[in-house]
Amino acid sequence: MTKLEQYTLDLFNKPIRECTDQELYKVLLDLVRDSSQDLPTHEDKRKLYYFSAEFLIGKLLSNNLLNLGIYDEVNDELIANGKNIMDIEQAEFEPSLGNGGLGRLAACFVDSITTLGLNGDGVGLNYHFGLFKQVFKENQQHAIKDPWITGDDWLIKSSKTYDVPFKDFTLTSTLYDIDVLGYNQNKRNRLRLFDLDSVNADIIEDGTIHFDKTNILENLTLFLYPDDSDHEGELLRIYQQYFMVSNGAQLIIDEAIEKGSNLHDLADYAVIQINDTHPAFVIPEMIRLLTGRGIDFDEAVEIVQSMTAFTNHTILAEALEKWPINALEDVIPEIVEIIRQLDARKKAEFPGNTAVEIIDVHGNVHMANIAIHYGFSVNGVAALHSDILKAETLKDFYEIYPEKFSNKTNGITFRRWIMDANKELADYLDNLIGTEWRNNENLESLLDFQNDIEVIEKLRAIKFNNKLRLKKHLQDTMGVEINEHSIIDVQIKRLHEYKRQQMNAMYVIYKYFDIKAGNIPATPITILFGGKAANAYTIARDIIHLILTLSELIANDPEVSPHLQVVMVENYNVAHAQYLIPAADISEQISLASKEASGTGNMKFMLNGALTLGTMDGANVEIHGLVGDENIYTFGQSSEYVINLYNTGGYNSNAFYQRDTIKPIIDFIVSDEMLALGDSTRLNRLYNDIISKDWFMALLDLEDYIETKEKMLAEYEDHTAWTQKTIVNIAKAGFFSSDRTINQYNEEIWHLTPHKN
Ligand code: CR6
Repeated sequence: MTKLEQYTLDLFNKPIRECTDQELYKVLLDLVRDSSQDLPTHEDKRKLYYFSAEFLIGKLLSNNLLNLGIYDEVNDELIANGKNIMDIEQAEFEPSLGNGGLGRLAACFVDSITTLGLNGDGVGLNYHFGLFKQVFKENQQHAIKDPWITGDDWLIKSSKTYDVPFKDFTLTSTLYDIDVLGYNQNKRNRLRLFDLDSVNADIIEDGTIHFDKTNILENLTLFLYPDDSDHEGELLRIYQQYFMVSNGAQLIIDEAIEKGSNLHDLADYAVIQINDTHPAFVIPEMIRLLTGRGIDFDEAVEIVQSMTAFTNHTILAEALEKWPINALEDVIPEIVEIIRQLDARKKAEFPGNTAVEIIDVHGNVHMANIAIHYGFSVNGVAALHSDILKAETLKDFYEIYPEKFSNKTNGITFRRWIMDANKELADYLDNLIGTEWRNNENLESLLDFQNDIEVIEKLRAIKFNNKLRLKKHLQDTMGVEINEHSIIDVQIKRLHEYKRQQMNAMYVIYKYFDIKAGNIPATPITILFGGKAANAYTIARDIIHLILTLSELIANDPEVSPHLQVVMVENYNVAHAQYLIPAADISEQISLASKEASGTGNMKFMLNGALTLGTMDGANVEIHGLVGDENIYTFGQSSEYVINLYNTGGYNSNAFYQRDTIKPIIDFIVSDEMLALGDSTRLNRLYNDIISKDWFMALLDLEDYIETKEKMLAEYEDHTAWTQKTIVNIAKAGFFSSDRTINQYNEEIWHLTPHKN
């Protein structure tokens, strides 16, 4: 009897064939969990703790089967019994424990850390609802809760608990673990997610989400990023951040002592990577814990300094966290005391240098500044981003500590983003160039086949099959029908003005006019959007409304709809991404140059054979460097130009708006046709914003964008030449494996010893 048969019998007392998909999901969950628990954790002295407020892990069933090396075996057995793993996976709830790129990066990183045989755990919070679930009604976004903890999930309750002291009370935590498996690895790591037993997930929902943000005992880990636009929300975030780091720091000390540390040598046992500023309180907290265990303050500072590294993920001022010191006083006064001392030392060391102070004149505590002064390493997430940090955003720090700064260009795990998401392409690569590419070697040898007609045809066939898969997926999940013979153009990412979904929407209007004027595209075009807007971010929600309204207008227009379709995928998440990316021809990476620190979607598309339409921003710059001018479509003003425009205040969107090429497009947003379908307040607000402000300069690059996209669409018609470009993109994507990124973090920052199987 096979293992699967045995588990099915034990659990449901019937053969595989007679089980429902839901039952088989439970069977596979048990089987995989038992198999992973059989793998030992690492026992080395030195360990990495990757602290992150977000781990956007996505569904784990297929991924874990893959990493255990039993995917094909299980899949074959299921097929032989008339079952299908894709259907079974529908029973799994996706944990939305992240906002976007930063959280997904953390998930890719823990996969690579384990795959490379490194001893490292992720440390975070066990949010009960993660990010909200997005639903569309009347062409607008609404937010509802998105539960994922069902009892049939991957959480394993541990017996560890810690006390976390706040000003008015002490909370006792519960630790849940999720096993992290590496590809073909015989040791596992873990995500250590802290929670409170008292959290009450029965919240009121009447179209919007309500909960009492002041009831910390019941709500601490209820949501990822509770809306912090009011004071209570701000306090709740502080509670969350401190709860996360205090638990994590106590865990580190516990584990080190167990392995023989006397705490003076703690830095030999542990290294902490702070993923963005959210976990930066770990620095004063660790100092508090060490001094509480008899180490004097100076030495504690030194120990913490030598074991803490910081990653910055943005240059956007509003995303660089600062907390009013009064708010901190209300929640964690002991930590404030330590922060004041840390600040005083640096004020004495760098008198008058206000750019590097931890506490500013307004009484705001700058979280990044704590991490930069009191850590040993600061990195950006793409070459351009790291350069901008040094030259602009963190210039004053770079002058003081040049040796701390480095770049670690982001990466993506190939397990999820090709082996799992695009199995057909992965298997075909195995046939063509052998399996070494799976361990991030030799993918470039695909270049040998650039002129091989058979390979070109096969790659086109795979792309077509992926379009069919996407078509079925969108039918099943949204009831929307797309044309599998169309060009698939995709922009999926959080809604933000700097990412310029509005510019893509302007292209849609351009194309609508063009088709109305009788210029029929040689191949129909499907433009897919996906992404959530923060609920308090009004203009981003207006942009969603514009896209949804355009989508409806075009679908209702028989002159245009056979040639152009616009779809905004509802509740974009990792599961949707796994269908969208393999099907894409065009990867939209059109942020305003200098604003997208890296992007990681751009890497996923490239690996799956889509061509980038992008600005010279973030990691697009490195993609361009790798594939060369002829295999990417770049447009728009450079980051230097844009930075200079900001510094001089020289951008005037209205001057662009007045151009004959642009005015009709923008005016259409508030045309009678649009107002007949859409909400006048939203459309007018967006229109006015664009013509009078346009802070992220969509109009600056609009003409160049339209021209470049038109060129791209024309070149698509030479299918052979197009596919040859996609071959170069796939072949060059090896650099963007998160295995490469993690190797760099390890060699230059963490210094752990890898275990080979
Ligand atoms: N929004 C960057 O904007 C980057 C990821 C991961 C972001 C994005 O360009 O790829 O981090 N930054 O490094 C933050 O979240 C602050 C992101 O996801």
